[in-house]
Order: sequence, then structure tokens, then C-alpha cells
Amino acid sequence: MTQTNERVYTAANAGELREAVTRIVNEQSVTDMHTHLYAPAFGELLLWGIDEVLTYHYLIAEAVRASRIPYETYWGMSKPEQAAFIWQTLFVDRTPYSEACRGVVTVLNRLGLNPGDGRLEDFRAYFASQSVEDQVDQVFKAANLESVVMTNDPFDDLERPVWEAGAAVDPRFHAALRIDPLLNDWANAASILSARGYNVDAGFGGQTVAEVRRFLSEWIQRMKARYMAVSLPPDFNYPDDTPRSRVIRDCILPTAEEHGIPFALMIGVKRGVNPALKLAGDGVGIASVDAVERLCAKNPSNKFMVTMLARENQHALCVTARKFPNLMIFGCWWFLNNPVLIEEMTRMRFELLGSSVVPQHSDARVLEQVLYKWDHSRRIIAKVLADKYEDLVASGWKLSETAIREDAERLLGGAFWEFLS
Ligand code: FIX
Ligand code: ZN
Repeated sequence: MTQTNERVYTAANAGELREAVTRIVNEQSVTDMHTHLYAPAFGELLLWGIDEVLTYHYLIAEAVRASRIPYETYWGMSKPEQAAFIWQTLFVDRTPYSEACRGVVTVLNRLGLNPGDGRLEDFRAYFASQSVEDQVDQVFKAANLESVVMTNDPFDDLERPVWEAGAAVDPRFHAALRIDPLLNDWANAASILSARGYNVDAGFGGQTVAEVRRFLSEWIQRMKARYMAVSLPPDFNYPDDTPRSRVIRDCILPTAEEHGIPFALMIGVKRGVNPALKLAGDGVGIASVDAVERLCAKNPSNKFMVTMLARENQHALCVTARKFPNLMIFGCWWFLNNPVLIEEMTRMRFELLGSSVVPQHSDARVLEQVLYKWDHSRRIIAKVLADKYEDLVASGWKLSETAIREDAERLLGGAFWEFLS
């Protein structure tokens, strides 16, 4: 749509496009549709500050690898000692150009601290002078974030009581009902539900299906969950004769449809490849996109959001999204969240799906990480978009600033909200 007097780009002024796209993408606020952040009402579950930034599990893996210290030595340290060890190993003894390290540098820079010459004690002093509420406001503003979606686990004993107490949750933090135990550890989940008063048994006898659906419905309503989500191993298959398929078919899909919410599947994580690294010890495996195709084909009244962890799965996943309007693909998950792979995936998705994709989520676990994750990703999204626009105007199209704004809005949040609505 073109408005009068607005800037229009054609082959003649294509040289000015890149600057305009960068500006517009930077001005566009973001809905971050998958994070591990919590609203301040969740107290200590909301991680923030330099020691948390430095002890991110991505950095733990890099520091233990670089230093070759025994795992027990690392885990035997206090959190401040771990943070100081990682700072020394990855930022003082080495040049911090890995993506996770560069992320810390960007965070410090965006907070007005001096990553190059600064000392850890200076950074700590800055964070000690902030209140968590002010820090949330400041970080949301600096990252140009409109809202984030949390990962909310009704099986977590720290999180559950906060919901049950009816805590007032900052409206910038939306909920997502995360249900990994139901799908990845059914026998255990069934016994937890049974202990909590649901008439559930691991053999699917009696009221099990209705009771699991009651559990899901209660939590969707209590959290006002925007979607249900699970992470799955590379051997995820659907349908098959496992309890996982049964729970998906009989419990999750009908409940998701009843509440009009999507089911998000994050496929391809090999949990605990190196258990000694704890949260940092998960790996990746190539999965089957056929299972996603079958889910979408057999359940046209359900909405699915899918991200896959293996680079090798990305092309087939894009093709599947072209076939199924009830599938939204999202984000460059975890080990894919590096510039080389974000650029490759974003380019492929734009070429195969236009703006019908959620190109990125942050997966931030620590508040300040949204500063780097969005800063780095916006830069790549703008770069790829400018490339596509340059090709388009060279082919004869007239591109208005309004059209660029509409694309940026869709890519940084609109496509997600539209898919939910
Ligand atoms: O399962 C997930 O949501 C993953 O994103 C996490 O478990 C993972 O540890 C992570 O933080 C990746 O970025
Ligand atoms: Zn995650």
C-alpha cells in the first residue's frame, strides 16, 4: 500500500534502501515468542545481572572446554566464582569472538558499560545499584521489546505456587504452558498428576484422558497460556504406539483446539549428551520432518508452531510450511543462533515463505541477554530483507516505506499474533 508523499524505492534509488530498512527494522518493537525469562512476580526465577549473564550455559560449555578444568571443580564454585572464572577464561585469557561471548560484550556495551577496559567488579557495581523493576524497564526499552513469552512449567515446584497464589504478572510477560514431562516422561508425569488429585494412571485406564485434559485446561486458564509447548528428541515420531503419541492425539490436540491455541514443538534436542555439564550438556540430532507433516495433515483444525534444532532439517521444514497454513515455523533455536546460520535460515525462509514466518525468538534465560540476541538478529534480518528488496526493485517493483514497515511489523511480532488469533 502506498501513501501519498511517502518515499518509494525503485531500481533508480535502490542504493538508499539498505539504510531505510535498517532504520525501520530497528524502530520496530518485538514480540519475543519464546524465552525462559520470568516476570518480576516470580522472584528469583527471573535471572538478571552480570553473574547470571556470564554463567549462561552456552558460556559454561565454552569455558570448561577452553580451560579443561574438571567438571566438579566448576560446579564446586559459588556463582560469583563461576562468573569470575568464565570472565577470566573467555574474556581475559582469550579473545571473546564466539557468538555467546560477543553477546556479553554487546550487553555491556548497550548498558553503557565499558566491555573493553572494564573490570568485572565495575560491572557488578553497576548491577548492584539497579532495582529489578527498573532493570526490566530499561532493558525492554533498550532492546525495543514490546513483550516476551515465558516458558511456564506446572511441574516446577518453584513456579507452580506463584501461579496458584494468583500473582499479578506484568502484562509484558505472556505465558506458555510447557509440558515436557507429559510427553517425555509419561510414567513419572502420570504419578505426579495422580498425587495431585487427578484420576490418572500410566496405563491410560479409567478417566486418564479426560483428567489429563482437565489438568491442561486448568493450567491454560490459570496462566492465560498463549500456546502449549514441548521440546522433543531427534527420534520424535508421530503417530506411533508410544504414550507420547497417545497424549498428543487424545489430550493435547483436542485441548489446544478447544482453547484455540497452538501447540509448539521444538524438535531435535538430545538431552544430557554430556551429563557432567548439566544444562550445558545437551546436544543436537537430525529429526524427521515427516512427523510434522503428518501432524499438520491429520489435524487441520489444530495450529502448530515448530522449530527444529538441526541445520539439516531447515529446508524440509520450510517446504512443509509451504504446504500447511496451520504450521508456523519459528526462530533459530540454540545452536542455530549464530550469525552464519541465522543468515542462511532467514534467507531461505524469506525466499520460500515471504513474511509468513517468525524469523527469530531469543530463548533468553537472563534478562539482559535480549539486548544482544535482538541486536544481533535485527542486524541480520535487516541485511537479508534489504538484499531481497534490492533484488525485487531490480526486477521492476516499486517499494514504499509503508510496505517495508508492514513487513518489519509482521516479521518482528505480527506474524506470531496473527497466527494465534
Ligand atoms: O528446551 C528449550 O526450550 C531450550 O531452549 C532450552 O532447554 C535450552 O537449554 C536453551 O536455553 C536453549 O537456548
Ligand atoms: Zn528454550
